[in-house]
Amino acid sequence: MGDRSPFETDMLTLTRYVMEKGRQAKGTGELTQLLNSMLTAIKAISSAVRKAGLANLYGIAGSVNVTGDEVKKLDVLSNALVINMLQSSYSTCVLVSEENKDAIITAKEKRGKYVVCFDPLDGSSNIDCLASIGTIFAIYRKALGEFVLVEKDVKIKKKGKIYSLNEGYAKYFDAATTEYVQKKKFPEDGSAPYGARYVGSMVADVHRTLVYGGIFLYPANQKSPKGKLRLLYECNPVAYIIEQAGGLATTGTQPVLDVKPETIHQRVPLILGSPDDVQEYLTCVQKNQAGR
Ligand code: P6P
Repeated sequence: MGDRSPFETDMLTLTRYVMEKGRQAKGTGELTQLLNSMLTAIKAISSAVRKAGLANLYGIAGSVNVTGDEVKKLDVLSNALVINMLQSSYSTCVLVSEENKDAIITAKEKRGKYVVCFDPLDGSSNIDCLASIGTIFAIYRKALGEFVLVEKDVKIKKKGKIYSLNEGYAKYFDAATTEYVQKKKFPEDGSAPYGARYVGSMVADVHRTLVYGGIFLYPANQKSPKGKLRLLYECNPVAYIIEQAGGLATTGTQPVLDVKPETIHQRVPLILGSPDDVQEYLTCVQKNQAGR
């Protein structure tokens, strides 16, 4: 008998997991439709990224997005795929994309109860060198503002051995960040220094932090006084996942998830990861604020 096709096995794909949980929830099925539409868009994006070299999709699209980032051809394609799939899922009412200045209101005849905020292709500056990139999204139930947990029981280490930030900006760091990085490189207790890892795609750096433990930092600095990462569709989604896994995610002065959004493209500083590592960073912040 020939090898069984992957569709004949009982392999638990994310699509099957979503359908199974959707049925158990005995709800309207709208969230299941939304998640499966998002999964289809992400599979299409992944296929386009893999073929980018052959399909002449590398390079820039000749514009900058609303937050000043250079737009790549794959950014434009990814954004169109996500918007199209989400609006045709009949489950969304508002979309917020890193690539669109204004919120996108779903046509009345296709409207549902979910708000989706997303970065269609995070890590654009790494597209042409094939470094890890990815799609980030947050699903907010209209008027409740809740994230939907799609993966359970993932726990982050209490303390890691990796720190992750762009040390190219060291001249712009504030005193707390400078002191913290120094502690990681030259531990005062004689323990081994931390490893340094920085991909420059937040999805990759945060995923590694979740899996291996440690700390990711994109703090405010003289170059980016409010930080660079956007609250609604970059910081909130990963802060929620990290906190659910037992980690911490802070702006340096308050938990990221406590920040009340004022504009849809608002930037905040982001420091997240293993609780002991983030607490050690916060100690540096408090010490430098006290001027001690
Ligand atoms: P920098 C990618 O462009 C991105 O938005 C995040 O994915 C990443 O963490 C950050 O910017 C990298 O910024 O200033 O270190 O190049």
